[in-house]
Amino acid sequence: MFKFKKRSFLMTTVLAVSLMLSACGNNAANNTKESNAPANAGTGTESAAPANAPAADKKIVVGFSQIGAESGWRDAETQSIKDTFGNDPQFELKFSDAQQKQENQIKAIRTFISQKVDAIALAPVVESGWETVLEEAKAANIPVFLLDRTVKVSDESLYTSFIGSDFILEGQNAAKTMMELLGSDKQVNIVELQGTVGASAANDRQKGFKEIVDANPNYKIIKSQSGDFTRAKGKEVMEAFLKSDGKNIQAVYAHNDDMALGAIQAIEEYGLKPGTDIFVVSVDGIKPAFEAIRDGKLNVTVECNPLLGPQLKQAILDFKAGTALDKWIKSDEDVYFGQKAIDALPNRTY
Ligand code: GZL
Repeated sequence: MFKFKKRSFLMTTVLAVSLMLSACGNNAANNTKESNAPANAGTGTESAAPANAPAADKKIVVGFSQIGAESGWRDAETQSIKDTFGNDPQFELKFSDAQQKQENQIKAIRTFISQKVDAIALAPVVESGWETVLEEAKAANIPVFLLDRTVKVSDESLYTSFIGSDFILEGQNAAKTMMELLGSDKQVNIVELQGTVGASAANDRQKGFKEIVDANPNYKIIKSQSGDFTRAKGKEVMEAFLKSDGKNIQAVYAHNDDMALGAIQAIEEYGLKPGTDIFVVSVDGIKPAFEAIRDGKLNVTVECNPLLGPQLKQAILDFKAGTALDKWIKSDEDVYFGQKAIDALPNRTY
């Protein structure tokens, strides 16, 4: 009896210890809400709920392929996604930074597919070259949500929804506001700092702006070149424009604030006053742009909302609930200049 007792005591202890250990193991697995390791490196940590967890506990796993960190706008978007999904226990976020390379985004999407995520979010660095990998996601029954930029595909069923802005409208508003403030009967030569070559945001901001300018014989785009949405490249390209066309430039149109802020620096170093000698209009609405308007160096910023986390989360929840989704979930935006921008500055969050 004694032996039996001894053995049963031993077995009870072993059972209790193993139960305790497995409980800790489960908690550790559940605590990793997001794996920051770039999924394209194939080292993303497995953090889905343990196989034996009841279905009700299964988190909604979202794989997000982000372009990179080229601008203040992009950083604000990344933070919005991480805040939205990081603060919601029903979700697990797998985040991948592609460092501006499409091949890294394609690798990340393939990793998400192999990890059997519940949804993929993609901010596509360029419009083309996505058919194959989107076909693979579709074959794996994983919905793809496009964030802030679109793709050109023959079959629109390859993505569920595009959550983002109307870039053509942004370009039109930039041109219209410039003409309102400068006077549409004034002779204005414009240099254009374009965004990343092949990006939908760059293509459509150029299209919308050009449509309005081409309709006014007094306004002329005399030079256009990509500044890749970065401040450094925007400064470099503006320096070249000033060298070639200097006093013949009356306005700058930058596809984002970061390039405009670089151009402002170049104009000052050239010895002219940005915002006065040369009119500067850009897109995004990041806080430094509002500060530049307050300081009289930037004239207009056309808002482009980067805080897309809540809309993405709602779209995924709606999709899982079987609710019909719009193919294009648009962001609401405004145009800021003068006192309106100065008044809005204290409330800007990014
Ligand atoms: C717009 C987004 C653009 C921003 C830039 O939705 O794709 O990319 O305007 C960013 O600042 O680099």
